[in-house]
Parts: sequence; structure tokens; C-alpha cells
Amino acid sequence: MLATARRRLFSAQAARWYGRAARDGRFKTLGRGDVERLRAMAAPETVLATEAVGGSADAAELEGFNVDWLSKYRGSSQLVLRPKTTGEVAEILRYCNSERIAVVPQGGNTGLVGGGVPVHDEVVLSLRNMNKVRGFDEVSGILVCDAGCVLEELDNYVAERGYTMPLDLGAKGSCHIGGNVAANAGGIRFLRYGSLHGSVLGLEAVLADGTVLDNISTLRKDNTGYDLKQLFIGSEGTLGVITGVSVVTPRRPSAVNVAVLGVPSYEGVQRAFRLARARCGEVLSAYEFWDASCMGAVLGHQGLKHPLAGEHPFYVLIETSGSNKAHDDEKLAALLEELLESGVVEDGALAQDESQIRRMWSMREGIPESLGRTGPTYKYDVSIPIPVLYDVVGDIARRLEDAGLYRAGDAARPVRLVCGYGHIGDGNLHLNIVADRFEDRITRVFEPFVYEWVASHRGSISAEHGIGQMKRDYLRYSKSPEMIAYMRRIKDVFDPNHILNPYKVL
Ligand code: FAD
Ligand code: 2HG
Ligand code: ZN
Repeated sequence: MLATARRRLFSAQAARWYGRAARDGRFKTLGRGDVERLRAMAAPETVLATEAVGGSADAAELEGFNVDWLSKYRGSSQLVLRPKTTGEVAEILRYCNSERIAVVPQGGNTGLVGGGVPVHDEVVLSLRNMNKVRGFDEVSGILVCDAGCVLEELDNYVAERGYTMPLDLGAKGSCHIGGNVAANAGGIRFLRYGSLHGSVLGLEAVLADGTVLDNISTLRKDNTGYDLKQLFIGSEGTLGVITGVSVVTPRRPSAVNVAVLGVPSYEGVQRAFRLARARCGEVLSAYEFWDASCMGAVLGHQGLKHPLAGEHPFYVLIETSGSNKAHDDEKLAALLEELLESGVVEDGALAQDESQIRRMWSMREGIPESLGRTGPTYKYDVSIPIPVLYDVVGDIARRLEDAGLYRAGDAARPVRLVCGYGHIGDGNLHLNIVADRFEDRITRVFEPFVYEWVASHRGSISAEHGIGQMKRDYLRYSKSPEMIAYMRRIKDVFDPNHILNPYKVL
């Protein structure tokens, strides 16, 4: 929904500023002969090749495949393939593997760590033409579909049948279910429905050598040896190309309530969370927070009205989802009263109808886009124990102040905003730093500091966005040398020539 509009706002400076990996000379440089061979493997309208490799597309047509959503990472692929069947994917990969041609699997290209775009001249393998629902069981709620189905379209499909996708996120209008699975995306329903490691029942994946692993199970229980599909969930296109997904969808809740609260302190955000869990228990379905800087950006860019009468240091969005409206209304109303009376929150607004619910959610979901409209945004997506989760925002702001790069409210400084928001119910902070450009002297202030900070609290340097090319050199802050060594061995098993998504993750 939000994602498509935002892309390429800053493409003019789409960067060469970060330390990208050098091109691996073992990969073949694509020739006209290769393109001819690959062309024969898919329908002509699904191939985009530039003149340099014997095609007729101009670079602008490939731009959307070469540049990421943040306009931070730019590759120079000359060939985009958009196969329509698993068989075509298998044939393409078999050829690329035998010729040592590097390939980047791409979904909706909404990833935030540079994982879905080429680093150099890798072939882009886009799943967008594989977008059919293969089947839906109305009794069990199990959906089987192609990997290129757009998340929001799947949600609409299952909604008509009384179900909901277990995953929801701001990029739902563009991202693919295959991309979600490859990234192991978290999103705003994680608190209620948990990880894709639980909801995905099966996968169909094509390995680098063209082998099709058909593990598209629709079984809830299947203890027959190693659960290989789990390796592909979160593998970021480095182990295989996901072509089909089986996912269990929950019943769509018939009663949904949403409230936005104004909170005087981060301590209050935590206390309100504890009380929300205690009072709403089984119906609490989301608990999101953002700070005043995020609110300023959203109000400035989304044309939304402030939901509360005045400003507050922090905002919280609480959602309940259940099947008994009167029961849920009563629980949420009692919680809000208690929070207000105890002074834990300063103000609150309860959505009165569907459109108010949507507006409150678009306020939260509109934060990444609004910050992007403010300026190029450095993003850190971390898991940290909740009590200290927001401390890192202040520590980074102070470092930038000490370096003379930032002062709150001073638009003349290169850094405009340092802010925090996210899925606090899951211990997941999105630390965003908005500047006037992407440049090394800014990055150096918080890298590797932010990763050291997270590691010192035994957190994770990637809660939900993955490693991609952005954090490849920092994996050691969250994984031991032994674990990284075993990850490499797994990579060697599935993709011995390392043609799949090179320069990423490992
Ligand atoms: P892409 O960006 O195309 O690819 C992501 C990675 O998966 C790449 O490494 C790519 O190579 C690989 N890949 C893609 N498709 C396949 C496939 N079929 N087989 C193998 N590998 C594949 N993430 C969250 O976790 N939670 C959020 O709340 C959230 N909100 C977002 C909000 C916005 C506005 C935006 C722009 C992004 C957000 N994201 C969020 C980040 C992102 O992970 C998700 O948008 C989404 O999961 C990526 O899906 P995609 O289809 O766009 O994948
Ligand atoms: C969200 O929760 C997304 O809105 C994006 O994960 C976070 O852009 C970000 O930093
Ligand atoms: Zn998020």
C-alpha cells in the first residue's frame, strides 16, 4: 500500500557510499549467447534485457529491479527474468548454475537491507509472474499459493472466506508472500500469530542446480525427519528460490478495537504494556509504539489529523481482536480507564468505526514512508530486552551531537532526526536516523557502535528485516563463529557454486 509510492525518492543519490563487496571474478559476465539461451526458457514478454546483452530494454526499464525501496542500494543487472512456472525457474537456475551466472531472487523489492537487488551484474529472477492461488481449504484455513502473490491480495482472498493472513505489514500492497517467507518478516500481527516458522506449513523451492524440493505440505503435524523448509524461512534468497508456499491462516476476528494513547515516558510505555497483557490477555493482538519525532514526521507527510488533543513524548497503539464485541469493548474500556486514572498514560482515543481504525493504523504504518520523505534514512532493526530498548535511541543521538552532526530541531545539521518506534510487544525496536544524505562520516558515528550496543545486551542485530548486504559484515555480533561456520556449510550443500544471492548474508 505505502511502499510503491515511496520508491526512488532519493534515487539521484542512490548510493555508492557504503562499502560494497567487490565483484567475484568467478561469476561469468553475461553474454548475448547466454541471454539467447535464457530467453528460450521463458515467454518473451517475461524477459527484460538491455542492449548491452542483446536486448532492447533501456536501463530505465530495469531501474525498479536494480534499486531498492530505500534508494540506498543500486546494482547494475542487465537482465531481468520473470518466469511463470516452477519448471521455468528450474530450467533457468540449472543453466545459470552450469555457467556460473549469479542470480538474485526478487519479490516485491520492499526489503530494507539491500537483499533483493543485485550488488553488481547478477541476473534478477523476479517472482512477480507467479501469482496464483493454488488452493484454499475452507475447513482448515490452509492456503497454498505461488510465491509471487502479493500479501494484501492474499489477505483479501482469505478474508472473503472468513480468514486472515497471519502476517501484516506496511508494505503489504507490494511485498510477495515468497519475499515475506524468504525474509521471515515479522510485522504487526507477530504478537498474536507468531513467526512464519510456525504458520508456514510447507514450501516448494528450487535449488541452484534446478532441483525442485517439493515440500508443499498442508499438514499441521509432520515429524518425518529434518524439517528442511525451516532453513528456507529467513534464508534471504541464498539457499534456493521459493516458488510456492503453504500457510495456515487463522479465522478473521469479527470484533476489532484500536486505541492510540499518549504516554509521558518510556517507563509508561512498558507499564501500559504490562497492564494491557494483564487486562486484555487473549484478545490483545498488537502493541506498537512510536516517539514524538515519528509522530511529527507522520503528521507532516500523511495528511492525518492528530488523534489526541496535545503532544506527548510517546504514543502507543493497542489493538484487540476477538469474536465477542461487547466483551472486548468492556475489557479495553476498563484498561483505558485504569491507564488514565493511574497517570500511566496522559490521553487516549478509541476508534469509533472502521475508518478510524484504518486511520490509526495508517499513522503507525506510515512512519517508514514519512521518515523517508523527510530524508534518506539509516535503519536499524534490533531486538533488545524491553526495559532498555529505547536507551539506544538516546545514546545514538548523543554520539551524533558530540560529533557535531545533530542537534534536535536544528535543520542546518546533516542529521535531521533520530527516532525510535516498533513492535515493542515483541521487543523489536526500529531505530531510524534521518539525514540529508547517505555518507560515511555519518555512518561511522553509529556503526559498529549500534551493533556493539545490541550485542552487549544479548540482543539481535536483525529482529525482522534480515542481514542482506547491509549487515553482512556484522553477523558476528549476533552469531558465534561456530554458528557462522555451520551456516557456510549449509550454504555449500544447497548452493555449492554460490550463485544464489552472492555478497549477501554470509
Ligand atoms: P524482496 O524485498 O524482494 O526480497 C527480500 C529478500 O528475500 C531478498 O533477499 C530476496 O533475494 C529474497 N527473496 C524474495 N523473494 C524470494 C523468493 N521467492 N525466493 C527466495 N528468495 C526470495 N519487514 C518486517 O519484517 N516487518 C514489517 O513490519 C515490515 N514493514 C515494512 C514496511 C515498509 C513500508 C517496507 C518498505 C518494508 C517493510 N518490511 C517489514 C521489510 C520487508 O521484509 C518486507 O517488506 C517483505 O517481507 C519483503 O518482501 P518482498 O517480496 O518485497 O521481498
Ligand atoms: C515497520 O515496522 C517496518 O514499520 C519498517 O518494519 C521499519 O523502516 C523501518 O525501520
Ligand atoms: Zn517492523
